[in-house]
Order: sequence, then C-alpha cells, then structure tokens
Amino acid sequence: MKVALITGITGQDGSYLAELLLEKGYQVHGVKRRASSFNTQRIDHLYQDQHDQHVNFKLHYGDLTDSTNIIRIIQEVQPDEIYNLGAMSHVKVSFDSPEYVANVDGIGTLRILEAVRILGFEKKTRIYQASTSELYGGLPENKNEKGFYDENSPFYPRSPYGAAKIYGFWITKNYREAYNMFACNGILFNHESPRRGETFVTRKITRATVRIALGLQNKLYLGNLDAKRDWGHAKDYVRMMWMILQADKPEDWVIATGKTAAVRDFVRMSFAEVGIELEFIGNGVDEKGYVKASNNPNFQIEIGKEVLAVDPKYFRPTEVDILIGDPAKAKSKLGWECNYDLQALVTDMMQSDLELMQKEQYLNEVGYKTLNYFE
Ligand code: NDP
Ligand code: GDR
Repeated sequence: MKVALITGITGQDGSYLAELLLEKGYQVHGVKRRASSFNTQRIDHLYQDQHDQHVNFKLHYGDLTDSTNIIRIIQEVQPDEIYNLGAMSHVKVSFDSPEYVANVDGIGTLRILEAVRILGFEKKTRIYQASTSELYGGLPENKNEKGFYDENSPFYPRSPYGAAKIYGFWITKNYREAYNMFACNGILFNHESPRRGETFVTRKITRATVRIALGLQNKLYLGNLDAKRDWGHAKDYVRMMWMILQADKPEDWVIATGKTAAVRDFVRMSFAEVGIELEFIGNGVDEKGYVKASNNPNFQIEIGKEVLAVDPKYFRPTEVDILIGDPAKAKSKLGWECNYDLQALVTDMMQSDLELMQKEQYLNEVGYKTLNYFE
C-alpha cells in the first residue's frame, strides 16, 4: 500500500486529492491546523474511526511554519509521496499579511524539502509542490508565440503571494537538481469547484447569484470585472497532481484549459443558470454604478433590480490582468485531459450552491436567521 502525506488536506484541492488517493488504494495522511472551531467540513465524509486498526485515512495536527512538527510528521508517516498544498492561498489577502505568506507559502516549502533530506528519504519520497499561474503575473509580452503561458515562459509575480510561491517553485527545482530528489512543480492555473473557498471570485459569484435569485441577498459587490482567468475544475487538476508523481522523471508541468474568460463572463453565465439576464452597459456598470437584471422568467426578482455593483475595495494594488495556460506538455507526455469546460464548471457550482442555499432559505422560513459573513 502506497502512503501519501497531504498538507492543506482541509482545503479545496486537498479534499479532492484525498478522495482520489483513497480510491486508488493509498493510505492517506493529512496535516490539519488546530482551529478554534471545526475546519474539516470538506473531508468529514472521509473520516474513519481512528481506533480501527486498519484505518487508511489519518489526520495530524501541524503547521507549515513549524519545522520540528513537519519533520516529526514525515518521520512518523514515512510517505512515498508528499503533496504540499498547504498555503495562505488568497492573493488579495496576501497584501495584508505578506510576511506570514512568505513564511508559509515560501519557507514552508523549504521546510518540507529539508525535512525529507534530513530524514534521508531523498530516494524514497516524491514531492509535489503546488505552484501557480500567479508566477507569470499576466504580462502580455511573456506569452509564447501561440499566445499562452507555458513551462518556458518567464515569471513576473504581482503579489506577495506570487513572490512567496516563486521561492517555493525555485527551491523545489533546486532540491531536485542539487540532491537528485523527485520533486516537481505543478504550475496550476485557476481551478474551482463547489468546494471552492467562499471569497474567491467564482464561488463568491455563484453563491451570491443563487442567494439573490432566492431573495436571500440584495446585491453582489465585486472588484475588477475585466480580469481574465483560465478556469478549470479542481477534480481534473488533482488527477494531474497524482499523474505528475507517477511520471518517469521529475519535471515541472503547466495545467490549464487553454481558454480564458473575464470575471464579467463568469457573472453572466452564473446569472443565466437561474434565468436572469444582466444589462451590462458598454460591458460595465450604469451611470449609478450598477448592473441591472433584465429578464428573470424563473425566479421572483423584479426586472430592473440592481443586482451587481463594483466596489473598489476589491481592487488589488497590482493586478494580474489575463491568464491563459498551454497544457500541451501535460496532454502529450502524460495523456492528461480535462472533463469540465467553463460551462460545465459553472453549472456544477451553481447546482451545488442552489441546493445549499435552498436549505438556508428553508431555515430562514422556519425562523432561523442565518448570517453569512464573507468578503
Ligand atoms: P485552499 O485555500 O482551499 O486550501 C489551503 C489549505 O492550506 C487549507 O487546508 C489550509 O488550512 C492550509 N493551510 C493554510 N495555512 C497553513 C499553514 N500555515 N500550515 C499548514 N496548512 C495551512 O487552497 P486550494 O485547495 O485552492 O489550493 C491548494 C494549493 O494550490 C495552495 O497551495 C494554492 O496556493 C495552490 N494553487 C491553487 C490554485 C487554485 O486555483 N485553487 C491554483 C494554483 C495553485 P485551513 O483549512 O486550516 O485554512
Ligand atoms: P486569483 O483568484 O487571485 O486568480 O487566485 P480570485 O478568484 O481571488 O480572483 C480572480 C480575479 O477576480 C478578480 N475579482 C475578484 N476577486 C475576488 N477574490 N473577489 C472579488 O470580489 C473580485 N472581483 C474581481 C480579481 O481581481 C482577480 O483578477 C487564485 C487562488 O486560488 C490562488 O491561490 C491561485 O494560485 C491562483 O488562483 C491561480
């Protein structure tokens, strides 16, 4: 039985990856942080009675800022594969806590690599590092001749998050070259799902769209509607994480759909799922700063209701304007394909949020006021 250790197991990707590895017959260990309330919602369905001798899913308290803890867990688990997904992963928030992000997302990667080396597991343990399309920074001149970012495109990070992750990228590559370790970067473009954190733009949009349609929320406030992203489905991307560690040799890989769309398009597609058309004036907001609903055959919201507004507080000090990745290497060398296109992704997220919010609507109707704090 292969043994895997996942940092960031309570996050979006960690939860899908844990499911995939369990299906493949792995013993899965995960690092979770101590929190003042439960933080394992995404993996609760995988829980096994820890008193059972044959348990193959186990959680360990830990933190990427604590080397001794990382060394101890790796020593105890003796993993064949480590997936380092743990990170403070919100780009906007990284401007508020840049030093912490450097510590977790940058030095945290070093702590994993160094622990494997200190323990003498260089030959035994393969390492996946969660690198990111944020490394490219969206500079148009750095795209390849086909108009994409690929494994050879230069990096130019535009946030403390990107700057920390670029250290993680290079230290992973350096340990591969210096110590012959099977350590790989997956340069993943944005990937989303019904389990996406509520403050990333896609999930913020799908939640709010459903809540507006059900009368639970008045407006959706967003930042830059022009930003373009290459959005895929997390389920497709965690499959590629596993494939990267099964390859013949350690390399770095771009994972993307090869298509890009604006935040505005994602909004339009989400509202369309509940039968609401939006009136974008000249592709933006009206003179009062709003976008109105112009058609809603299925839900009881008034025509002309102002449902979307731009709030500059969501603008970033430096923005990544456009991302589009070239997954040609992953497709040709590892045979990776994605099953979800953007429409299928939006539909999946909207259906899931519709179910969730209908529960909330019911609770409201029977007298329970549900409050959801989210930015
Ligand atoms: P999430 O934000 O959903 O999950 C992040 C995970 O990291 C959570 O389990 C979180 O724990 C954990 N974590 C945060 N800080 C620490 C810490 N100090 N020590 C240990 N664990 C910590 O991210 P995703 O699942 O979306 O992303 C997974 C990885 O992939 C991240 O490294 C991200 O930067 C990277 N990435 C993501 C992309 C995407 O589009 N989703 C694209 C490219 C890269 P807790 O639940 O307690 O907060
Ligand atoms: P990103 O994802 O920064 O690309 O990082 P996010 O969904 O936060 O932003 C995407 C784009 O949408 C614009 N935007 C808004 N973003 C948020 N969060 N909230 C808003 O209200 C809003 N309005 C507009 C942003 O300005 C941006 O241009 C994600 C994370 O998962 C990273 O960890 C990962 O490395 C990259 O994807 C690839």
